[in-house]
Amino acid sequence: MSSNTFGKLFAVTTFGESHGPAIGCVIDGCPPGITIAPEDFAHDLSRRATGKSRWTSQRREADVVEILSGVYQGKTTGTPVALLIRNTDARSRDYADIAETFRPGHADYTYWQKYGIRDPRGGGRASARETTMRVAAAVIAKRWLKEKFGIGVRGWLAQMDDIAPDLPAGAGIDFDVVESNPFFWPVAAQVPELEGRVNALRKAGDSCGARVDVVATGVPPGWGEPVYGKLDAEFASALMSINAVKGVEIGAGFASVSQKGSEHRDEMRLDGFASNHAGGILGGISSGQDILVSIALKPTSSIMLPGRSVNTAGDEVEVRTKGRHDPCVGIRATPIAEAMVALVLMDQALRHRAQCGDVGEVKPRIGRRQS
Ligand code: EPS
Repeated sequence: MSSNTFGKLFAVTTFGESHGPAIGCVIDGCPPGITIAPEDFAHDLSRRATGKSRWTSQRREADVVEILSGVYQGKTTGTPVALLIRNTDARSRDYADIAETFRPGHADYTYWQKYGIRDPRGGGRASARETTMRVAAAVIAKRWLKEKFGIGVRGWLAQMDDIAPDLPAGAGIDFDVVESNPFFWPVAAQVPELEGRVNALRKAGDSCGARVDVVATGVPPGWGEPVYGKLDAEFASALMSINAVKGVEIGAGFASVSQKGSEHRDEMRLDGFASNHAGGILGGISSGQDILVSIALKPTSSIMLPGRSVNTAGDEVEVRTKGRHDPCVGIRATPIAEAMVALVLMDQALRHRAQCGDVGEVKPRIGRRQS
């Protein structure tokens, strides 16, 4: 009922608050035999972490993973995998002034209305700090998906404020470029423009939104559970659960509204589909094409510009948010979006195997030529 667990067969429960002693997760249903060590989490956690560049929050967390259970001699045993990360750089005094004030755009007011009590330090449970454990759990999922199916899950920043990647139509994404800058931006020449935009926003005490695109390659056809467990619905739910996400698109998404049927349908040849407006999902089931998803992230609500609000005493007040905040939460969202896509696919793989594992490869199978 309380919705801190994600997934049915690869079930990830996260716990912890931003300024509590630690955050963690328990993965129940993890297949046995996956090789994993504490240092294997470092790469993706560091991609997501604060304090790694000038363009994000300057909170500096070590994000060291302790494996508490479910791993013996370097391999998962099939028992619950428990992971813990201790919080080492919380600065709760930043939140003293706003402990009794509802910050506009934040979860402060709604947590208060729901629970009648809230932990204001660092946003408590509503903080993006929680996404650390999603990324950690997805390290195991990504590894298993790669080893079993050759599946890759990669994301990039596809818009920041009104800046879009300057890429020729139909050009592929160079992931070496994406990984070479702290924005996960696919065009190196535009990075100075992004830096300038963030500097200007900081100076103005404001923030901006962003869009992140993710592609999953190598997903076999047949995953997803119609009618209520459609693969698109699972992605939408998973991605919407990320802090600050206000929109999700699958394939052509909202652009489908102005397409004609003749344009939108992805014609089929034996060596591949002629286009991918469906985003790799037909009738809620993977088609074998690349899975394409996008998320829209709202501008960070913690900004220096004063805004009107109310406090717990019922007074109308003015609030300014001090502290170490991201001028654009989307800058760090790429590994988080990848993580949620990987967690959905991991859970779907196990669910497909449970019901349809005996079906095997059905003929004809359309090739993977990408248009
Ligand atoms: C966050 C506010 C900031 C960020 C935090 C997310 O917290 P604090 O004021 O405690 O520094 O630093 O991000 C992380 C700590 C993290 O690991 O992602 C928020 O309001 O969501």
